[in-house]
Amino acid sequence: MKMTFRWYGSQIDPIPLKYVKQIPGMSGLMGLLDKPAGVVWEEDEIKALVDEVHAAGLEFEVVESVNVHEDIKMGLPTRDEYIANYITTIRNLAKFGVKVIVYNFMPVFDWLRTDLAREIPEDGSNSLYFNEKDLGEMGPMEIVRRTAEDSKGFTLPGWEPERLALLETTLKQYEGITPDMLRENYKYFLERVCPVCEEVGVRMACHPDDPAWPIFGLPRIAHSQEDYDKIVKLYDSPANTLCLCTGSLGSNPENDIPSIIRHFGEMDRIGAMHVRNVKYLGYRHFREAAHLSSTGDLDMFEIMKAIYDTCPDTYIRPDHGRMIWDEEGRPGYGLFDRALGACYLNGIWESLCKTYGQKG
Ligand code: DNO
Repeated sequence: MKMTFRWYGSQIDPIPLKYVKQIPGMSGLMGLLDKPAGVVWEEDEIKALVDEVHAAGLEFEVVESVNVHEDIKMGLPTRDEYIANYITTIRNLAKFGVKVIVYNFMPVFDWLRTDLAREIPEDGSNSLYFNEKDLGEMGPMEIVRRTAEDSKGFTLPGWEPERLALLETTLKQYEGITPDMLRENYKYFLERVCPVCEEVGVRMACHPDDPAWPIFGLPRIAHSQEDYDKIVKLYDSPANTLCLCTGSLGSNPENDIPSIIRHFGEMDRIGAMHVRNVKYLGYRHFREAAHLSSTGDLDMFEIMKAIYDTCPDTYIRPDHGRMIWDEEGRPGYGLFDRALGACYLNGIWESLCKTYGQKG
């Protein structure tokens, strides 16, 4: 297992790489170039980033994310040009040692919350929060406005301004696109991209829908074991994998996370893991919790044990942290709570290795 940390690049991430390096056991990043969906990541830009990361003593083997252009998801005639650009980006990233590319196939919205800083009554910290009822009252335009307002000036991953500028038009274009049609377009994409991944030794890792159900009537096809069973069959290859996010899938209590990890881990279809905890507050109503099992509803020991048993060489990152100790940071992506999360998960890993034998 390689413990990694999500980082947005020195231009827009207030966390210096030397702080990341000082988290015990941190091997590298899940990092990115801040570029709009659809454009090529050029070799010189990738080199500059990778050199900077290596100079800090960290690895750069996972990219999160290379976003998929909406025209590919909608199956528009322009998709071929965007797929060609995606393929060039894969080839360029592989030249600099990238092994996994995290992405998603969610229409329009990536992750979605109704409050980015909901106070946790037990300890006065705050975390990301979702209540479907609030969403119903808000509607897509309002949630976008609120999220931008509450993001404290940080660009939020998945909420890039250029994506949202076209929101109304894009929402209209999705009317009439069914989940099956979306899956067909996904298949078209994978059939073109995965052979290149096989050739250059890269794995594509699809992030789940977050939250794990359809929103605003948009088709969503990645929020259960059944969905992922279909996805891995769209193109049957070790290059077609999941980024199994425990908090995204775990937002639906019907998803048994350790068992889903075992299922896809045994098939060698887990390219990366996001590990975090959620606290259920009711139907389609949850907030994010500290990583410690007892503060939420997911069993982190069982999650780490499933990874240990079935995909011990995967990349993990402690996902979303709470805001603690008065840190001012990008919602979900502060330093302190994610560092605590990494240490806790490393502690579980150490005890697994000492109990059952060294792995990963
Ligand atoms: C949210 C993230 C997601 C993820 C993308 C992958 O915090 O986990 O934005 O990076 O869905 O493309």
